[in-house]
This record gives sequence, structure tokens and C-alpha cells, in this order.
Amino acid sequence: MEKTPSSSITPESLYLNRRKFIKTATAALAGPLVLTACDKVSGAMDSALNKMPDTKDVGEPTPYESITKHNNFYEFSTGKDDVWKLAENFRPAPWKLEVTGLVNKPVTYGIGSLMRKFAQVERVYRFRCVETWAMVVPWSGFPLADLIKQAEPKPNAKYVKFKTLFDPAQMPRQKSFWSQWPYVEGLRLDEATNELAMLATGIYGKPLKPQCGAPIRLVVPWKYGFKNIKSIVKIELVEEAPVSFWTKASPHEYGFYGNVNPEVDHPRWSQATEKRLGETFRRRTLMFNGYEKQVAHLYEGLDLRKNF
Ligand SMILES: Nc1nc2c(c(=O)[nH]1)N[C@H]1C(S)=C(S)[C@@H](COP(=O)(O)O)O[C@H]1N2
Ligand SMILES: [Mo]
Repeated sequence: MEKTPSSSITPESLYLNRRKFIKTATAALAGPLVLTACDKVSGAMDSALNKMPDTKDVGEPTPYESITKHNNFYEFSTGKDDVWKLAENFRPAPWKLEVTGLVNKPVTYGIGSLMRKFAQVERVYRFRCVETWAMVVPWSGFPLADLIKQAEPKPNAKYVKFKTLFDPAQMPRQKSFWSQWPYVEGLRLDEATNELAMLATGIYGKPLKPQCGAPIRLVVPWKYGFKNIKSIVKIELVEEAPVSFWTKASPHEYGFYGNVNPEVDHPRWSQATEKRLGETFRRRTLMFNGYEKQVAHLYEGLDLRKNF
């Protein structure tokens, strides 16, 4: 194998090399690269990588540089290109994630303990913002269902409510009265325990950057981006549907479900097509963002035109 100059080792080439490595099992050559890409969780990740869904039906993962430089994070900015800079000094450690509400076993985790307790997986998912930009992200983390099962929901628990950190000293736009902070999101319990839903702690095998929702965020790939709440401090099992940050801000534009649907337009723009970061052409939007097989059964009997 040719020796790769370290300057040309981008996160993507590391990642792709690592995947090739898993497929061909030439451990001796690719080993050091694997460890550089993913030093903290390499043991757990290596076994999880074997179960990773193939990327071919989602296309090439979006370059790390694009994923980390184009963001939506209103706690820092209403812009997209300046979030990474404004979030640079955000401290994601130490961190506590509280799991509480209608559960038999309420618990508070640190990030390290979460990563040790729950089997780590890596999943390459489509991601679709309601504003029509899109990307393909290789997330690492663990299934949300595992954390919920561990807490043992009580029979009257019907929804899961998620809350972002409230810390105006670190998240400057929380000082404004423009909206009600902290950012809140919610899922039905059966959505939250669907196999696709995950809590992500990394991208391309590296810990999440602040702008991407460090240290832990929700990933629900069949829903619009706003459901994918960042920098979570609290997960609460509740009886009533939580009112999301964006639903509160503009209820006729952002509903509880937020399922990707090419046939239900946003009141101000079409949802029929989307544009992946770095591409110049537009792709057709897919029903449930391409995850119809895994999630359509959750919405049987619901009028999808009304449940935007
Ligand atoms: N706490 C919080 N979570 C959030 C947001 C936000 O402003 N605050 N923006 C949402 C929206 S609209 C999108 S599209 C995604 C963007 O995720 P990304 O910046 O990692 O691409 O984060 C979602 N999660
Ligand atoms: Mo978004």
C-alpha cells in the first residue's frame, strides 16, 4: 500500500478507507488509520461498522467540511455559514443527560457512560432540512430505543420530550426574547423507538462539533431537520404531545410530525425537490426522505396532508 501523506488525509478519505478496510479485511495496512479516525470508541465502532447499512442507496456521504460549515442552530445565529465560528468556544464537557418523567428508572448519564453502556453504531442517513437543503451524513451513536427501554417507560408514557441546554452565557441568542428558549422537540413513543431513530455523538467517527449539536443530538432521518434537536440535556417521557420550538414559533408552518413529504408544500415554498450541499442540480424529494419501508406503518390511518 502506498504511504498516504498526512496532509491529504481528510476525514472523508479516512472514513472511506476504513469502510474499504472492513470489506476487504486487510487489517495490518489500514489499522493505524482506523485508530486516528476514531480513537475513543474504536473497539465498539469496529464491530458496529460491520452492521452499517450500505451507502449505495443514499449516495456519497457529504464532505465533512460541508457538514460542519453549513448549519442551522438558532441558539448561535439565524445564519447558516457563521454558526461554526460562533459556536467555536462552546463547551460540550462536562455534560449531563437526564432521562426522566414517566419511567420506572430515571437516570442521569455523562457522555462517556452513555457510550460505554449502549452499543455504538454508525449509520449513513439522508438528512433533509425543511428549507430544502439536504445532505448525507455518516453518524455515530446508538439507537434511541435502547436508552428508552433501559428507563422502562410507564404504561401512561405516550410521548418523548427533548430539551436543549439553556445557557445564555454560551448560547448568545438565548438572551433574546424572540422565542421561548430552550429549544424543545417531541416524538410519539413508537416513533422514538423505531429502529432508525438514534442519538448521535459523532460524524465521520469524530466527536460532534459544537455547531452540529455537541455532545449529543437526535437523528430522525425521515423527518425534517428541525426535529433533529441538538445539544440535548433532558429526555422526558410524558403523557401529552410536547409543543416543539418551531410549532410554537409558527404553528401553521411547522407541525408536530415534520415528516418529509414531497406532496405537502411549505406555505412559502415547494417541497417537491431538494438540493444536497455541494451539488448544483436538484433531486426529487422522497416520501419519508426515502425511509417509507421503515416508518410508513407508524402513520397508517393518519391524513398525511394534514399531519405535516
Ligand atoms: N437546539 C437546536 N436544535 C436544532 C436547531 C436549532 O436551531 N437549535 N435547528 C434544527 C434545524 S432547522 C436543522 S435543519 C438541523 C441542522 O443540523 P446541522 O446544523 O447539524 O446540519 O438542526 C436542528 N436542530
Ligand atoms: Mo432546518
